[in-house]
Amino acid sequence: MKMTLTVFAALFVVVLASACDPGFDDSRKITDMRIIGVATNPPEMVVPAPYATLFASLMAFEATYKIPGDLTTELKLLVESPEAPEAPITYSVVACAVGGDFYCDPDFEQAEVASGQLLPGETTLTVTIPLKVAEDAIRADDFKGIFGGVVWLRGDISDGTYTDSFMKAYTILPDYGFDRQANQNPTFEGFLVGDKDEEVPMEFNDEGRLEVASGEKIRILPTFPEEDREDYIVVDFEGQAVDQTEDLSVSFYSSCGLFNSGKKTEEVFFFFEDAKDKEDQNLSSEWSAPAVPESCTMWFVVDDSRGGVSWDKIEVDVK
Ligand SMILES: [Ca+2]
Repeated sequence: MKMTLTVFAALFVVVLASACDPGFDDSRKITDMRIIGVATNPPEMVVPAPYATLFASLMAFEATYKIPGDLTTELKLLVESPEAPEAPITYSVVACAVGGDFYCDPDFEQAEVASGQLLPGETTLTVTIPLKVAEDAIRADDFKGIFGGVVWLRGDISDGTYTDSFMKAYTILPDYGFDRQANQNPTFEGFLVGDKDEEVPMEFNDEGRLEVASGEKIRILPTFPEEDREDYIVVDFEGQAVDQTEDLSVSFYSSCGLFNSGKKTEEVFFFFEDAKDKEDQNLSSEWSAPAVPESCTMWFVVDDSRGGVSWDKIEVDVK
């Protein structure tokens, strides 16, 4: 089965857990080498659609808009390996059309767009997706990219013992004359702590580190500028623009202690939930400090439900 944009709308980043990683137990706890975040900057591009209506586009049967040429984007990787922070990690990334189950479709060409070695932490690569691969990605889509074409960046990283993989979408959207704006990655504003509705800004010591007593539990609420919950439109089957606002989701990770929620989202999933339920969705997670003093790191990864991703981290001293 070919996957379409509608099917994987909520799955713009897939970190594929490695079958050969015996240390994988709790996704919230980072000890061995792991991909924590993958972002493209920008996460998508908008192209002019030559057909006046969606119906005309559907009748065209082929990819209905021109991609201007090779596509260049930043690919940002957050790879951490707390037990071996100095050990080099090899990586390779290909651009491809997706097949079923989030693998590159073997019926289409794929292109290596990056390879080399990185060290744990954040790495920014500039990748160029060849025009041919982008055109193939649209051809591979059952809807010929009419609702948006997606090129996938598939990466494999290895520290020589373990392999971890990801799939990250880069989206190409036809504008259909609706003045569509390319999605932007969300940004972190800050962190609050405390009980719900009584939160105060998190305080850091002179070295910029968070101090927590051993065994203490703290509720952490990352915050985001309101404008980072962008308004956007999707085009429905009738060719009408439907207004949407992004919902943010946050994933929580730490190298010691444990968050009680691995992921929180503002998204309302079910039709019987209403606006009040949505207000009650919040992006906090409670972190339990380890019982003995140590230093460690927390990572927070935000995604905007349509391919925009960013992250932040806090260094922690457990006293
Ligand atoms: Ca966004």
